[in-house]
Amino acid sequence: MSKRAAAALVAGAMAVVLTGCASGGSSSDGKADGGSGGKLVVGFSQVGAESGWRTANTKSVQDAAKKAGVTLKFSDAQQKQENQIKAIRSFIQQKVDVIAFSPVVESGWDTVLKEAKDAHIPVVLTDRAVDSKDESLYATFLGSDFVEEGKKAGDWLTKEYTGKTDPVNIVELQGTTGSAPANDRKSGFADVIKGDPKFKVVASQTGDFTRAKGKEVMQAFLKSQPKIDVLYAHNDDMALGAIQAIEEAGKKPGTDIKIISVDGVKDAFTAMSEGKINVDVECNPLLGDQLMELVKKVKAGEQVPRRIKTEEGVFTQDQAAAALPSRQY
Ligand code: GYE
Repeated sequence: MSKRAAAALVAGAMAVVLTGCASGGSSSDGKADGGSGGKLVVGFSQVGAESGWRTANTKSVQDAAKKAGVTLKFSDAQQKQENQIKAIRSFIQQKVDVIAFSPVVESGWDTVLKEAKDAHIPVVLTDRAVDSKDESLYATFLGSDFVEEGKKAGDWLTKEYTGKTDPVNIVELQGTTGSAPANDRKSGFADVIKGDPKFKVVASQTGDFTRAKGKEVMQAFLKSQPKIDVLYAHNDDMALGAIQAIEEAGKKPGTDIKIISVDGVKDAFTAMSEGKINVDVECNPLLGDQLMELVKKVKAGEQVPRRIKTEEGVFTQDQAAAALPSRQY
């Protein structure tokens, strides 16, 4: 045997060993997995049910699992990190094939992810990222670029006020404290508007991505701020809650206070077609099919990209009105 052939053989054998390691062996029903015949068991730890986006995301993952013949063990963390850690530990105990996971906050996952790694259960991050330095703790991350979304929100604002010099007072409704979308949507937006001193974020607080909290915090903003020109909400549910607060205060949302939102769910498009939201930066929740493809590949030991970004646009009022009848979520 030539030296080269021998080296190839050794490399091949190593690849088999490594693949076996990464995939955690055969699936729970003992069949060869990854192909269409084996039933893959996936533990999915979802953030919660805080928003229209989340409901659409959950449905997309559940429908896609059914379609793909994947057994999905679903756990709702009710926006609490401790619940997610418990769910992941329980998935490890149940020896699921793959753990799919949308982390409520970015930090504090290394210990539990290390436990999954030690149990040879691959982890796929979906929707939100973790800030772990050790990239071997997860196989891939499928989701949006939240910094980019924040930048798109900022770009719209700077264009809207081109040529104007008066101060523009902005209030910001942040998403869940410590979550990737809240951190990134805030920083992306701030990066764009910092170039022009007329833009001033006069108040910024979390509304936890919910309508109820969005309304409550907007009520407080309206009381404490003598002049609000713009609301930047990190998601549609908070924007929709804030719209109620603005209307109850006798002001016109979209006119007296311009509203920039993120997500692009149907209810927000309806509000846009009524002139109440000015622009919506899209964030696509329909990640289910791609996620199922990924978990199958990861389980089969195939190479997958470390990062898969979702394609998304920006909707103005006219575009939202036109897209409304066919909007899926
Ligand atoms: O924007 C918000 C949800 O993580 C992208 O979470 C997701 C965000 C989404 O609650 O509505």
